Amino acid sequence: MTQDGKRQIRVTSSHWGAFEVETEGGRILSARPFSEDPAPSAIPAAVPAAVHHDSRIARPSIRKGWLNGRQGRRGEDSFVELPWDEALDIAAQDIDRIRKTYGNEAIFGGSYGWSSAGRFHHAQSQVHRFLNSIGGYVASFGSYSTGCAQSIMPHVFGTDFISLLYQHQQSWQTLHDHTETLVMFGGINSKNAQVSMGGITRHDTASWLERFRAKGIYCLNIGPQRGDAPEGCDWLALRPGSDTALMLALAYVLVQEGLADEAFLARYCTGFDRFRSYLMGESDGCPKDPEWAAVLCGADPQQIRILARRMARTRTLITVAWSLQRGEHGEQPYWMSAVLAAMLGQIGLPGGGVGYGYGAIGGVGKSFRALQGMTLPQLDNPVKTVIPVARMADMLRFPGARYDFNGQQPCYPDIRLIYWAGGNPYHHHQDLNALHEAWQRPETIIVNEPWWTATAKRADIVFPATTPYEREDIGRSSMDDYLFYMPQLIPAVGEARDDYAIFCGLAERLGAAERFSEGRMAAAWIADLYAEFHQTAQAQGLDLPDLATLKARNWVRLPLATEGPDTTFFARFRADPEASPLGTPSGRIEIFSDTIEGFGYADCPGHPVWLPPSEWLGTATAQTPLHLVSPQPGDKLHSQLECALADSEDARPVALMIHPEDAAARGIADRDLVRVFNSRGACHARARVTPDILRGVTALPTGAWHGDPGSAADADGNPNVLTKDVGTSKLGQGCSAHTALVEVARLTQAR
Ligand SMILES: Nc1nc2c(c(=O)[nH]1)N[C@H]1C(S)=C(S)[C@@H](COP(=O)(O)OP(=O)(O)OC[C@H]3O[C@@H](n4cnc5c(=O)[nH]c(N)nc54)[C@H](O)[C@@H]3O)O[C@H]1N2
Ligand SMILES: Nc1nc2c(c(=O)[nH]1)N[C@H]1C(S)=C(S)[C@@H](COP(=O)(O)OP(=O)(O)OC[C@H]3O[C@@H](n4cnc5c(=O)[nH]c(N)nc54)[C@H](O)[C@@H]3O)O[C@H]1N2
Ligand SMILES: [Mo]
Repeated sequence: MTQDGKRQIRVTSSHWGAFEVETEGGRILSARPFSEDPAPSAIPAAVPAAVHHDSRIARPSIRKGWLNGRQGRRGEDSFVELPWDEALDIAAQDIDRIRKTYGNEAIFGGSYGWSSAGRFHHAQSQVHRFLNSIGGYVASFGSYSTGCAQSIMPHVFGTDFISLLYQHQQSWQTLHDHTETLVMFGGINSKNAQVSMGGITRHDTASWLERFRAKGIYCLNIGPQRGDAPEGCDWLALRPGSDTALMLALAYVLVQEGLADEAFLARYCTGFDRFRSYLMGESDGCPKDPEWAAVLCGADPQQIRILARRMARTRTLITVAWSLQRGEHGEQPYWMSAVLAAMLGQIGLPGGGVGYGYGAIGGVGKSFRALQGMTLPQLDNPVKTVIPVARMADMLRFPGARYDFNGQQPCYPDIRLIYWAGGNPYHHHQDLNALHEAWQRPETIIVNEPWWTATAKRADIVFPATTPYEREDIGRSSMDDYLFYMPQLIPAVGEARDDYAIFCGLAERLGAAERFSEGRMAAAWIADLYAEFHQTAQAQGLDLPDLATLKARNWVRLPLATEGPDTTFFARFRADPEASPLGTPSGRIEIFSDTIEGFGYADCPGHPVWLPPSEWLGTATAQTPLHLVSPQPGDKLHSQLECALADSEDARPVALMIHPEDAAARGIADRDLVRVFNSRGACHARARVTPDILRGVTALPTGAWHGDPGSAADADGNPNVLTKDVGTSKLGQGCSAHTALVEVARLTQAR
């Protein structure tokens, strides 16, 4: 930061890419594309207005009723602003009271959320380290993104899903060179590839898809929305939640027409026979043929046959969007996609098999050699209780209750204090009206947040946090080949402090100063983390600039790009399954899993099966005839920067995609204001009438800020007032956001 506040331009990094920031007089004037990015995201344009928005939290704030003896309801009360020292004293005293009265097992610090890029000021790492330094906390497993896959896929491929995603997907170049047929369940949407956790510098997903089509690769998008893949791709319109039925029918055709690769199944897989008897209807009297599937998923049986033949005849990659496992029984399409790919016998061949997450985030498909480092150590957590991340409201509702999770029967802890930093549960959790009741149960909720989000408004103690533009940091992601010094661009807005400073203040009051900070200021931590990273890189033959040079240069590109064949474990396994077995009990791909069968779950048996969700078009009623999917927003990352975006005229409520026939039946015209509702809640939206969505389906992106409790309908269009809060199954317990039926009506009164 220039001390004299003169105009200057520096580059910074973010989850949505690097961008240039112009500052003057302590303010961000503009955000502009980074010269090295061939297709920059438009998201940063909202940064200046958001950073200086009047919804920034100016000072530490404590809920009035809570101060007066923990009375009143969260979200329905006002706040008192206090000086930092007083607010930190009060928070520390209460944390101390709770840990002494109930033990650290009563503190929930899962604190899920994307927060901001930057290696040191990473809010989750900070809050976890702080809570560990004072005795530990209840943590969470998995993510809202892929929680269900993280549970099921290790049983199938014997490796954790995160390493499968980030280290063992084939490169775009390999797909370009070898794939002939690209079958995309849920599409590959470059709108989502704008972001990548920790940063993405060169946005290239859209250009790869363009090259695929130019080369004549057959690209098929299977799902409810045409727009999930770029123009020029074929579209097989599919009912949400029914992918497993279609995959089963494709598998059926392969067996019926002798197209399944029996040699691959025999050598590399286990359990195909038991699955085959289910598939062909021998075990349950119901052949999973294309006619059977057509009734469920809406695809034409003849089209299913043609597609199965093409997939067997050509080098085929099946890709599966993460959205497919964000719904009830989300384990099934994930497991079944692996089985279908195994039946095609192309797993481990270049350009063939199955891939997860292409287009979901921009980093998947990039090919870089691994370079670890620059992670703030989180210390050991003495508390061993971990909940599946999306079961957060159940945990609050049912303390002490047993629940099933991936072969275990843990108990929900009795939570008295929640600490959230870097996430927005009132954006990300399902069934927000029900959450609001569960959220009243703990004695204390503390939130660090830059903005007055719905979550901050529903806390007892709110500490204003800085944004990345108000502190220095290092930007680096393992899925990117750039390294950034992220300079402090402006002074802290209002009285905001870095999460690190907030936790230092609390740790000191709780007798954990040394343990938390190790006597280091933020700058010293950054220097030390960087020095360690520098050393690791050097050991790998990479010569990085020292920190002073990096600071001066702002950014460097690292020579991490790899060429030549991908080194996925699938390729190694295929080359020699005895020498490189999978980490499954059988060492092979588990089409049938004794482990899963042994769990005895009706909602996730020993091989992939068709299990209809509780809410989908197959259970549509007169009250709720339409399926609602709630994809990621194109104009931002989740709920971030929404305060600025919502300010432009007519930008809110958010657009709801609806088919012309569904619109006409309800007297709805394009751009009409509508009410979207079901028994769980209601929100407003602006109709976007389009033939690019399957009839009977509506789509409302996430990210609108949730309004105040008690309003009859969420004004800006947060879909999570409508979604269902149930686990995907006893196995995965992931989030089921895409399992929801709704009705839509034209809004006649002013909103
Ligand atoms: N219906 C439906 N719901 C969904 C999904 C869906 O598909 N459909 N998707 C789910 C998925 S995959 C995800 S990942 C979640 C995302 O949910 P979240 O990750 O919770 O969403 P964000 O809006 O990114 O929340 C991050 C918060 O951190 C704050 N923040 C940013 N930087 C800092 C910082 O440095 N310090 C502090 N203290 N705070 C900071 C931001 O202001 C913001 O409020 O949503 C889930 N919810
Ligand atoms: N711009 C932007 N990009 C993002 C994010 C963001 O907030 N903004 N969030 C990031 C995060 S955290 C994540 S986890 C990823 C998520 O990546 P994904 O989960 O892949 O993305 P979604 O947008 O949730 O869903 C993609 C599409 O799946 C379709 N779909 C929904 N249900 C079904 C179904 O049952 N079957 C089929 N075949 N299709 C279905 C919908 O039409 C939807 O548009 O995106 C990341 N990318
Ligand atoms: Mo996510």
